[in-house]
Amino acid sequence: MFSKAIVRTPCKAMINGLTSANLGKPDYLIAIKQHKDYIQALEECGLEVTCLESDEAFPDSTFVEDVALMTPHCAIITNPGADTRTKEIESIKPIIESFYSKIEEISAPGNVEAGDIMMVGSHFYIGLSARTNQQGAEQMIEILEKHHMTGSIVTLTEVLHLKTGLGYLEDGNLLACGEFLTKPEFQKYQVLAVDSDEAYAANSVWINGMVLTPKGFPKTKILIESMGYKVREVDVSEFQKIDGGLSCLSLRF
Ligand code: CIR
Repeated sequence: MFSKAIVRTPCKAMINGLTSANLGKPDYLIAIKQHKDYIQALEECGLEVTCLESDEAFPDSTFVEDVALMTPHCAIITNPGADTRTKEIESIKPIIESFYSKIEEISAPGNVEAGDIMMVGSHFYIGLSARTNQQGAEQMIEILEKHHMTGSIVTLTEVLHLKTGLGYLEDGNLLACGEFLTKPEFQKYQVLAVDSDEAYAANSVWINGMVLTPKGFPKTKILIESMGYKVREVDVSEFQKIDGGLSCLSLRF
């Protein structure tokens, strides 16, 4: 169960966030409205939400998930692989220090963005992507083991981050699409196949028994509901335009 979340208000510069989506520029005012509803959805899941001020220096800084991994035993500050995002860690660090006494860090030449990390109990799958490299993944595994957890590496080629195409819904249920449908390491889970035309919805998030899913993906919503979960849709269309999914918008712990 989670009790808290950290989010960061999108900055105006988000319209220049990194993207390969080809969906046009985000509308800032709509994004602000959507972000407020996202916070409301987190609160509906029982979380106490800390909302950080926007940071105009970093267009992608609303995607707080990438800069830290929050575990039950420690928090790990990452070292984002995107040059324009590396320094996002400086402003998140003091915030995380206010919640955690044990803090670890990934250091160069290691790179990790925590959108590449999926937690399943005390095990963490770490995707090797354009943003997370082998050294970063190895450092992460060493830190996890030091704190009595485990990690393993997953290769990926089609998507930005591991959780772009995967969402663990607890109880052994794993939403997956594309290259992740057939990966041997995930076959021990009940793989819930997300249709390729709804691939964006594979990044849905389980929080305390409820599943937050992006609005506008009806087949995936029905699929999740068919497994007995209560689903809360959140419209995040403006974040999708800069490759951001639901999970990326918060740190949950
Ligand atoms: C980026 O490319 O870094 C942002 N535009 C989107 C980050 C999305 N984060 C995530 O999937 N965890």
